[in-house]
Amino acid sequence: MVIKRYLVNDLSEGVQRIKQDLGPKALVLSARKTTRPNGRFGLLKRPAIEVTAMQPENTEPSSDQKLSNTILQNKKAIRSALEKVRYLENMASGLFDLAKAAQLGINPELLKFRNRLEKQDLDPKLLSDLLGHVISAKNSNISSSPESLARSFIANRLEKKDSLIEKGIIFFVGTRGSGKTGLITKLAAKRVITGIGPTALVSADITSRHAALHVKRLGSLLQIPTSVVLEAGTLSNALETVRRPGALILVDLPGADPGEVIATLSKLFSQQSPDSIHLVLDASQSTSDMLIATQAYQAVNPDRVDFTKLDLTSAFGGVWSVLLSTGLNAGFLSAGPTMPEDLVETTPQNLAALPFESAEGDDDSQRETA
Ligand SMILES: Nc1nc2c(ncn2[C@@H]2O[C@H](COP(=O)(O)OP(=O)(O)OP(=O)(O)O)[C@@H](O)[C@H]2O)c(=O)[nH]1
Ligand SMILES: [Mg+2]
Repeated sequence: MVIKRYLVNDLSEGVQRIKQDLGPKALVLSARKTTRPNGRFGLLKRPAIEVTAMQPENTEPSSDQKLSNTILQNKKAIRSALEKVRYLENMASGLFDLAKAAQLGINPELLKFRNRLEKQDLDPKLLSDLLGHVISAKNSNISSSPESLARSFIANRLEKKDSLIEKGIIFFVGTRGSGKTGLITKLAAKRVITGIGPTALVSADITSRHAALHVKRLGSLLQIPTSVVLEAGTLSNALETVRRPGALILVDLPGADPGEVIATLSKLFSQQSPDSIHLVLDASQSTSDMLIATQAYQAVNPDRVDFTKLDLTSAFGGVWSVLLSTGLNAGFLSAGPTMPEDLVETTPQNLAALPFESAEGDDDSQRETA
């Protein structure tokens, strides 16, 4: 903002000078009568007018500003157009489903349910068995919702054959980074906190000093017997040092991807036959990757499968597919880093409910399994 003072003979001269100097938008702030020196050495005075004027700030946006305003407006318009398109697409797909259902003589509720199941990455045989069961139940006028029919179908097939062991040695195996160490430490913490029974920890991950230290630190925090295997040949000694009557010994083994299983684990397995072997699978992997890992681990004969990282996925078809295709029992579910809340023992019901918990399934199916 520019403010200037002018000494002029009269107002019209003042206005003229101000416009010339400060431009047409200049504002006159004040005008007062005064005198100005005249004559030689300024000894004489003559009347004059003092005018003060202001040049307003340039409120015109710069060309850069104009460009960015236009881009912003265009972005808003595009976003709102895309929202409208998405809305119309959803509506069209809903109408298309309804029309297709009517044409094929299928109940629209079933079609919607099938679309939902298709997002679960189930293996194709299981998907078709499951849909076949639900469709034939609906055709026989069974009033339960498709979700609750699917849940009972899965839960019946996942009935536990026996319970998890309470004492002895468990080996935890699985692909690299599948969540073995995390699961073992959460399980140990849960057992200590809830006072389930004596627990001991063994880190047999000879490939990771970091994992060994983590296990050791947690063991001393929980004040439970803990030992670390530094060379493959010393596993049986490490087990002896933590063995207590009635204790459950959780053994963390190194990760091995399919193809490395025998090479990585055979020396450790040759020293000790555990009472149970848990295969730990990352549930956020695709169903086919989980099935490949399960197949590779048949070499060490696991009797349980634990699933981790359930919080990182919304497709749980792999969990069902692995369990139903192998007939293996499930062990634990891990759904996050919080110790020990994010670890639960599996039941046929919580496994069967997995795909329906986060989805906006209908209420009666939620209640029926609750
Ligand atoms: N979000 C989430 N992250 C998990 C879960 N379980 C493990 N993780 C993360 O997965 C990563 C690998 O976990 P680890 O327990 O070290 O896996 P591991 O199988 O022992 O790994 P290796 O011994 O190297 O084969 C870590 O960053 C964990 O924090 C889980 O249930 N949810
Ligand atoms: Mg580990």
